[in-house]
Amino acid sequence: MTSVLSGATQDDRAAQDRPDPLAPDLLAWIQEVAALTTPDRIVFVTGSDAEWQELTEKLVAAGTFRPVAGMPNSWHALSDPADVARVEDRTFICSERPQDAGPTNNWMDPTEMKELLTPLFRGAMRGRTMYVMPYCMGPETAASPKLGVEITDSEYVVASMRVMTRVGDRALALINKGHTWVKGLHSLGAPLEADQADVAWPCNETKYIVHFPEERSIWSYGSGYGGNALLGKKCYSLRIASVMARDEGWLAEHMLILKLTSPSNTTHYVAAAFPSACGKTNLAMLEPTIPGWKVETLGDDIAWMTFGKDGRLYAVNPEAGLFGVAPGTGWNTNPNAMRAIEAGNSVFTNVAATDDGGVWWEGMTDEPPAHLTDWKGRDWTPSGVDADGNELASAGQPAAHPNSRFCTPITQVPILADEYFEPVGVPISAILFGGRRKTTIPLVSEARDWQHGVFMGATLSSETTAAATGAVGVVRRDPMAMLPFIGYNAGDYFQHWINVGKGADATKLPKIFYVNWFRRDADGGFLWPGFGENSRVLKWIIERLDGAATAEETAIGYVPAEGALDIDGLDVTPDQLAAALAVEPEEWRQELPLIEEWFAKIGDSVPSSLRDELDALKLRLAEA
Ligand code: GTP
Ligand code: SPV
Ligand code: MN
Repeated sequence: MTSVLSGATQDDRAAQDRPDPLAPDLLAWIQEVAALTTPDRIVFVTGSDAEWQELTEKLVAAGTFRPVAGMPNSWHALSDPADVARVEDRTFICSERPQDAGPTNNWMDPTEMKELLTPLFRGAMRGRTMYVMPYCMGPETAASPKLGVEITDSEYVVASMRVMTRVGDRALALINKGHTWVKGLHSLGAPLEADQADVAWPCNETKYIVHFPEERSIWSYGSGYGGNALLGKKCYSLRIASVMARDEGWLAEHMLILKLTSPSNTTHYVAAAFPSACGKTNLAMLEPTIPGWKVETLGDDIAWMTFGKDGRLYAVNPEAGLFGVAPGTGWNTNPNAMRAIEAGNSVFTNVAATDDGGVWWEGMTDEPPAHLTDWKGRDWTPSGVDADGNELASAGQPAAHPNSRFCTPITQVPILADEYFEPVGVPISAILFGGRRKTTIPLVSEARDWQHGVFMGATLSSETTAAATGAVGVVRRDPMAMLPFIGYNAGDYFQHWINVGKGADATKLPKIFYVNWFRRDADGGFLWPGFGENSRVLKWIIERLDGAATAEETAIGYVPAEGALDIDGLDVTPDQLAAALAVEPEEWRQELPLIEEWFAKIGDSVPSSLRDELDALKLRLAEA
């Protein structure tokens, strides 16, 4: 790790034997931030092995990390109980004009926001180290590498960003050569006085996750967790990148990318947008239950899509790691994630600890161990009582926080596709939109065309999850699974999707599908077994691309015709299957006012083509 005392200068850099001088705008920014936040020292993050060693030692000494027994180079962290998820109500898009943030984002005038934040950042790094962390989203060999620098006072953030992005000297060299880059300023907002002992998870009650889209910069204050603090992830690769994509004619989306090979050895690439904690990581690593089909992983959370010279839409995964939901990840649901995790080099946050120093979360094994230490550090037993029969404070609560996460290098995924390393990405054949809905939305339906598919995406709905603070299980519109991540006006975003389709050769566009793995029966049970069985739905989708699978036209799109979905060997009753696939006009009629309300909320910027789609849907439902 390269230590530079406060006020880094060109001379410091030269003394470290760097071939290129520090980019002047970077140097100026470092000096400006250091003057504002007054850290004790400044450290450049290089990405070296020695640096990892130093960081993890420091995190263990601080009580933030403890080594996980039985997993090489793996670490367990417990956050402050008030810092466990993205904070959507504290997230702002500070565009110059309020209409450019739109009604789905919090907005404040950028100058006013900086006036508000500057006093919070003043002295915020006192007693701490300020890390200057250059990174690249996607391969550094891309024609236009997507660079950023995060300044942070959190070692946990540096360690996690080293897993999630390409951090260090190669990114810095590109910045120093003059490539543009995104500024990301992050502070925990927890300065230390000389005699003050640190806590294991410093943070501040006051939180701000702020984006300045015109200047392509991010200011994040008060949180150390996930998407709030690892600024390369949601803040850059979705909120800022979606603005870049709007301006430059591409798409930055909350999507997994997978490669699907059929028994006849044809290959297709599929992208899928599901809201947070709604199944992207699981689908991206799926083990097909149908013979002869193979899935390989390219990405599990973010896809950047651009048209290639051949007129097809190509997707790359900008990330280098998985920041996956731990609960529900087990050998029987997602064995490939378990294999990736077992290989080590991971950070686990807010999972439970086993008595032998390992980690555990709900769903990792069928039965929980007899005793655990829960994510709040309390005794936990399956029955909720201790050996003497006294009720534990943790009784009735999960041992791992529902948004607990594993942070693991993607290269450890045993089924990672070779194309992951390809800077131009992979040509997408099908785009899936999906949500978590107990009713109404069938297992799978196919859009009539691109515009209808954009309507499906724009009106996507899902129950809220623990990935963000606030109520869980509330149905809301989550367009393209991007509600918390669109960096501009949602109506303009829909228009951008429409424009992308208009500008393309329609025969080369991906086909669009709408899926729902989460429909329930009257007793609350899932109608569809999900996970590996979702390969059956992928098979129908791929067979639809060349017209091999049959479909029935309904008011909402095409659904599998009777017998078209491969259910060979599947343990579901015909009634369950019919209920999973059903399009109930009455349920859909109840959906219409919700869609109208949603469009009314967005207002004038809703593309007229999508209002036409809504009118057409109403007419079809009236006749159904
Ligand atoms: P983010 O990382 O927050 O963006 O989430 P994600 O979309 O990657 O979701 P993930 O794959 O981690 O799944 C979230 C939760 O949904 C986990 O608890 C899974 O076990 C559960 N899940 C995923 N796929 C299925 C499925 O097909 N059926 C059912 N019933 N549950 C699923
Ligand atoms: C999500 O919430 O969609 C995540 C986790 O992938 S976080 O990085 O915290 O945003
Ligand atoms: Mn996500």
